[in-house]
Amino acid sequence: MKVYLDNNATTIVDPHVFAQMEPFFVQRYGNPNSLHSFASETHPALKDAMEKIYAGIHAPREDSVVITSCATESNNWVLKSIYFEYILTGRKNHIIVSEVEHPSIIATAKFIESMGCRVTYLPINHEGVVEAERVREVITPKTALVSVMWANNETGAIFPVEEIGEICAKHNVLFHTDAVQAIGKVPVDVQSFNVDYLTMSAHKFHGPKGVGALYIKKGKELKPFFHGGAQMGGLRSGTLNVAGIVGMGKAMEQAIDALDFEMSDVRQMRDTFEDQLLEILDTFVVTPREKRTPNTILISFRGIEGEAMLWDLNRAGIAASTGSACASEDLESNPVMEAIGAAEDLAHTAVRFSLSRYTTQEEMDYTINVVRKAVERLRGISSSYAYSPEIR
Ligand code: C6P
Repeated sequence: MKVYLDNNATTIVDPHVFAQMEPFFVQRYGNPNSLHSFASETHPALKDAMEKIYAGIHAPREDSVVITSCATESNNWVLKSIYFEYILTGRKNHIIVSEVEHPSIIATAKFIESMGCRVTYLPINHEGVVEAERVREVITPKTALVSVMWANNETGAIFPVEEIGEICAKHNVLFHTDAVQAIGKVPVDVQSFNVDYLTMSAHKFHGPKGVGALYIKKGKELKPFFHGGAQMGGLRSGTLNVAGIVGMGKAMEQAIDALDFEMSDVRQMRDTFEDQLLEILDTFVVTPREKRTPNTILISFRGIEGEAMLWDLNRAGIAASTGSACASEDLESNPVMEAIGAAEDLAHTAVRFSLSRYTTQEEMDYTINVVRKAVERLRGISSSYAYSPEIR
């Protein structure tokens, strides 16, 4: 049996999404900016897709949704633009990010820090959550931007973006949130609270890879990151990824339609699986499940290296991860485990299971049996594992 439980890394493209994209490769392949019928025949589908993306996050028409190549680009764009606009010009000197942002934020923050910007990295609490209060403590009149993700990719922890948005509005500071792991899992409505910029990536909600977006509130326009043509209102040049945009639109529509299912059925399946995992001795989950996206579990099996567990799972056809896919080759401990100050023997034990609306109960039943056997085998050969009752 093959079981895919790495949906926070990427998701299967929904077949309906794929069907809508297909004609735009070999039939309707015109460049939308050309002046002939090959171009104009792409326009209705592009318009329809953009409307679906706007509707998916409840963005008013006056605001901008700019299509990018991925969330990494959107995140880089926001931080580097803020650097050019506010830090380099001396208008402000400081930004705030959480210490568990995706590497596309952390590495960019470190880069602009090396160029002279002061960066505060907000800590998470013992539940893996950034507290809004921490923002209030460090925000200053010289702060240009706060960037805190909506939901964490490692733990699924949902961060208090509404409260943080209010603090930013009160201090007249721009607020960006990386909503990559929130879309399709919790309701995302840019009109329900103060947010200036919001990052998305289609392949996290059953759309294609290589297409993302940045929502920009009216009046908070950023300078272009890519200069060149006039695509996307001159904000993001480069020939439009027509099939990708069409796919992202359809995927967004489906994600919104499936939201109730994610929040009830997927959550239920996740919770049952988590209960079964926690019946195994010496297991530990950082964030309480009611504070998490419905599909994610980051669990530690004391005495078992995360990579060893992945090896056993993979041999049985099950795909999981030790944390974010882009950091999984460096064998460092999971950054969230490090940030909560987990003891050294727990820091390398995290395994992330992330479900989707395609996950079945049969797959979860199979997985729990494989995990139980793997725990028994791996602890059996471990020289360091000894049961410690205080953990449960
Ligand atoms: N996280 C994970 O395994 P791209 O690759 O640019 O489409 O998405 C980057 C990205 C940005 N923000 C968050 C919160 C993310 O989770 C990701 C992708 C994957 O956790 C791959 S590293």
